[in-house]
Amino acid sequence: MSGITRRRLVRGGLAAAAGASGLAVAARLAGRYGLIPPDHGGLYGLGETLTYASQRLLTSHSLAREFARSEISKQPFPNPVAPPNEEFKRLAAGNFAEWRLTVSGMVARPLSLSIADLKRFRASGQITQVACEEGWSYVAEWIGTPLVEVLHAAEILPQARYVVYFSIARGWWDSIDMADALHPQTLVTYGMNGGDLPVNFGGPLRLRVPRQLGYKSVKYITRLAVTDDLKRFGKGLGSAPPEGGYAWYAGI
Ligand SMILES: Nc1nc2c(c(=O)[nH]1)N[C@H]1C(S)=C(S)[C@@H](COP(=O)(O)O)O[C@H]1N2
Ligand SMILES: [Mo]
Repeated sequence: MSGITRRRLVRGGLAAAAGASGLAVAARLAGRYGLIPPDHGGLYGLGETLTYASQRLLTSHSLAREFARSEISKQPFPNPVAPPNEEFKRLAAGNFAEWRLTVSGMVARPLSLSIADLKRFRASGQITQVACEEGWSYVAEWIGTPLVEVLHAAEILPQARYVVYFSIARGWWDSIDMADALHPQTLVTYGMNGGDLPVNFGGPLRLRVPRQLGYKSVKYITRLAVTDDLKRFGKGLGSAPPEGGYAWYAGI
């Protein structure tokens, strides 16, 4: 069966099942196609499954909206965060020359990359919006290298299903599926609005995931882990936010 036909069938089937025979059937169908998010077990689990599955079936190749240069926010609003810890301060004092992003897990070539190394990968820019779940948002230009470039350099294995990313700030970690990890707008970001990425906005290195809410764009990233199973990370919910009641999948 061709991909298109299968997708159409699944899409029709999901909608029909949700309408006619109840949500549980739709969720089971989503499960058949591997579209169950890692935080599907809680109070909102069924809703999470339906949101994730239908987004992936309908819009897995869609682009986050990009804005005109004139729409860049004059006063972008950073969620105030203190410099995360002593280790961060030490690295900042050295102009982040010692900052490393490591890539491990299901890769043939584990990597340890400095900011200078990352700047040698293909660069990409985007003018996109950061939207916080609390309601505010701003538009900025982000410069970095598409995550897919880093994943190619690390030679990810075909079984890989997720990329988990960790901040130097304790407690901040998250993950995305391959649809987002390989997406051209998912950016390992080191620049903003024409300069280096400021510390307030996650500098020296932040993962921008513009197709999802702001909390997926974790600041101060130091480690990527490629995996086929999110169960072995944290409480097994795919990221830190679901441990506090937020969704793992936060597509916009
Ligand atoms: N390390 C780290 N990353 C983080 C946060 C944080 O507090 N620490 N806040 C998140 C949340 S909830 C949002 S909405 C965005 C805010 O991005 P901004 O500060 O650029 O506005 O960053 C996300 N990434
Ligand atoms: Mo947020």
